[in-house]
Amino acid sequence: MAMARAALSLVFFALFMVGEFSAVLSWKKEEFRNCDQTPFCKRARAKKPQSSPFSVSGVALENGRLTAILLPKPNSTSPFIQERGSDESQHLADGAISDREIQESRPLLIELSVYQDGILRLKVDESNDPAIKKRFQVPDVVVPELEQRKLLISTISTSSDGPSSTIHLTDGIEAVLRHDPFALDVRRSGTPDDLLLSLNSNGLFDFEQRRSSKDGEDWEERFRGHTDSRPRGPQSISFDLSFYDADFVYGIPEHASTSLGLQYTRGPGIDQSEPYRLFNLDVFEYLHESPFGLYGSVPLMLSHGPRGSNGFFWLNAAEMQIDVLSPGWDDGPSISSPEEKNTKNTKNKKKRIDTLWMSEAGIVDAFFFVGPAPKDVIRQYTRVTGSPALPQLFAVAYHQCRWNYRDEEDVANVDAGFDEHDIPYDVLWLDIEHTDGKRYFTWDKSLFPNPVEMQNKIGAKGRRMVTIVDPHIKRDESFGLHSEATEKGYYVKDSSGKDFDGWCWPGSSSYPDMLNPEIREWWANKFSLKDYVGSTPSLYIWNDMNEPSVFNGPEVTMPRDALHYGGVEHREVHNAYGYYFHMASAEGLLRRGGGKDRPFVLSRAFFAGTQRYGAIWTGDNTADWDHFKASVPMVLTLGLAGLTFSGADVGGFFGNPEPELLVRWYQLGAYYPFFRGHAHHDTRRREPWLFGAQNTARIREAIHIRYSLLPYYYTLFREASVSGTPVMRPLWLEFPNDPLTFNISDAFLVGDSLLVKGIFEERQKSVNVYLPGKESWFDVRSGMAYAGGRSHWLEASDDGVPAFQRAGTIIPRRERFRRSSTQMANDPFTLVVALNSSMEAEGELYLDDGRSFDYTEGAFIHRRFVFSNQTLHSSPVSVDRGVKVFSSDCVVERVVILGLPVKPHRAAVWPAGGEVEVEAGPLTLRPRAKTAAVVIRRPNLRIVDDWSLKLL
Ligand code: NBV
Repeated sequence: MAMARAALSLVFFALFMVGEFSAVLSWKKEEFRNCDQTPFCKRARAKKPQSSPFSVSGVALENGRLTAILLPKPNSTSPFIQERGSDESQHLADGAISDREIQESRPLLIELSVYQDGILRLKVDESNDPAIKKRFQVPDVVVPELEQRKLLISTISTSSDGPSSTIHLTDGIEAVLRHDPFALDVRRSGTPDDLLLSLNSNGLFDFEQRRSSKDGEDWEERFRGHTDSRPRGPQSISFDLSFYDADFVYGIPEHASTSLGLQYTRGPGIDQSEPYRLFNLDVFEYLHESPFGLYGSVPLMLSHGPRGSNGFFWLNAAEMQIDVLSPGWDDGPSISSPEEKNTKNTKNKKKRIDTLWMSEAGIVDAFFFVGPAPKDVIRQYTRVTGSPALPQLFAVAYHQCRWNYRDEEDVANVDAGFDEHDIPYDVLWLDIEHTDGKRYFTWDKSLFPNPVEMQNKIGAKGRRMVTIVDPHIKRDESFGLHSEATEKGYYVKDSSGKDFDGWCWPGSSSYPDMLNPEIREWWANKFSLKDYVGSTPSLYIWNDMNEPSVFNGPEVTMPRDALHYGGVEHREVHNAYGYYFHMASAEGLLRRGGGKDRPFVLSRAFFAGTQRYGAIWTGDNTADWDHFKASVPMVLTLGLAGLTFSGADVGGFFGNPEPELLVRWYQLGAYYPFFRGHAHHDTRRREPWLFGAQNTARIREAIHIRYSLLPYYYTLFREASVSGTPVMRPLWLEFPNDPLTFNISDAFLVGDSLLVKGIFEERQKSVNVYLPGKESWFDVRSGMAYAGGRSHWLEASDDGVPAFQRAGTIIPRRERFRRSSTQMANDPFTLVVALNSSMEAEGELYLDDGRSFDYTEGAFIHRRFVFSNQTLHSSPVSVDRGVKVFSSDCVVERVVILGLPVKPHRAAVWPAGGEVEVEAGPLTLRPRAKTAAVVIRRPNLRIVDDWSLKLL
């Protein structure tokens, strides 16, 4: 085996040297395991709905939690309480639990806790057996503050309709633990049929307990020449989870799809489909439509229907597979008792979506979110895993990347190109080739001899740079980072206990064990200006390949039997490896700036909680229209799962976009929360000015739109950092009662005020846009009003994608274009007021220094603008200030009002006094636009002051 590996490594090395890597790695279905090749998935999927063989006993109250014991019932049947030998087909057919298994299965321990906001947490784990290693419970994801929000359960009521224990969750909602058969329901209080969520109502709960000996069984698993020794044997968990009153389920990123709503994966009408897989993988040239796992995983599913939204989150970092079952999947012979069949019939009266969750290892640590509105579910989820960090302002602006900007001259030319073509940008990125032989934290001395000077030149224009730092460390004894990591024993170990040695960009590489807090601290210190020679305070970081990607590993990742800190197997922590790496890198930047500079680290791999550490992007997409289209539901899904600071490579990473596609991608990508152009090194150069004057003008326009909207975006990022509500939102988040919005995947909202529709076809002449709600929407370019509550056919203009401001909102903008966002800091604002049918509107502006943490101590400006009775008022959102102050001399230089039936002549300003002229002027700085706006120029109202502007 070792020889085979060595030979494989040589082949990889040879191909690597001749630059043929892409040819080897190009996406092939067979390189990744499907469910049938994944025994725990295959077994769990083969089970039929049944009366659960588990029952609950010993319910007690302990420290404000409900505890109980879960045991399989004697004489019951189960397809797999324990995995029996290697002949799966036999044990699938034979579902009876043997006496030996009953004896062997120790009682499982149940724990139920309740947190503020109606959050219910269920834990199921094995009881402790000192002879057997404890199962892994993911640390560092649930925020410590959650404990302070814990509500002590003081009463459990026992019900007469079958033994059950009921606990109160929040007003009108309770959780019911059914004892026999075991199930857990969340329902509207006192109404047994009015369920929101239910676990194990189809009896599929199963839990393979660890055993001390394998008694001659073959536990090894083989896949494409790799053997997983599985020294601890089978340990999978599966259960069914039903969402009631649900028209759609969403979430569980990351998968590529052009549909926002998750698709059925099994049941009537679905042929041979795979479950959604959550297993962080570096998938080369991924397909735009596939349930296969990509770079990151968040095991959070949301449901939505006309009665509201719910959510379910399983904190587990092992491989997970999730089926979304089509109606009728449970028909046919089942072994439920007549009594249960009745319950099922009642259940069927309500619209529900059943799902099956399967994980290879870990414990059940699951959270139920009761909504009722979709934003409530996201808030509840981010109460558990943390709110998105507030990024620095520069990070919200435009980023220019390429694999690779070759050398310092190339960097200088690209930087100058933006200035020459009057296109703002904030960040220039350097990919792996900038290093000395893929040794991160170093520079290729001949290509980048003066990195500090280079960064300072860019920095002088208020711009930043980003360098890539991957987790694979070159096994080169002369490389200090490697020798130190080796000496200190900081690498992940292989199953035999030696430093794991895998193949990646630098050749033979090892991977720091980021699960260990001491190693994370060591890693964080490597970002200090002293340690990272050639770095400056304006340099930020990009973490790639942190799934982790291992070219010669099973499925291009680390073997599952590799060992981490505390004897944790890689299989148990796999989906969180990249999360820990990202966390340590972000901590590094935080320390580098003495806790005063907000870190910016982009990561490819992610897990629940990543939103606390930085941005993510959707990896190596392709320059085609399908990938472009899939980017919208992919980024929306990330936002639903808390990861609001995300985007897709604009232009597409692989391949050469036609100019039309590139322009369309900029026009839409300018609205992604994370906005970066990027390309593979084999592609032709594609800086925005390389496609003729007209295309340059269109791309410039797209980037200008983003810069003009920076005050609005920044305000939205601040909102996300408080409530979790994503910056880029599916329409149903704002219009939860309109079923027509539930699966719109090609349009989205930015905040609650802007609606954007993509144009995803070549030479598209017209576009159909659905505008929800009762109020109108104003085309942001022409100012024309379109009625809400219906679809409109519009001409697809080459100059931009359709975007509309919702009537009743006020959007703050900055419309003077500079080289970078930093240079706009003192620029005046424009307020665009879009009036609703009552001639009213409101909006907010949040402002701070854009880089430090002083805002947490009160150093910010947060204004509310309200227009009513022909008057625009500005007042503070919160008067409750901290010890620090942020001040600004910026003024409102222009107020644009859309939707006024009659043009007023003048406006009076209070308290300053005086009057200003009112014009029917162009909507923005766009002279060609047909105007439908009223413009008040130079009212020069200070942004920090309270004021009113009355139309006369
Ligand atoms: O570091 C090179 C690339 C990078 O440009 C890209 O953005 C990452 O997603 N990286 C992947 C490794 C190689 C991809 C073929």
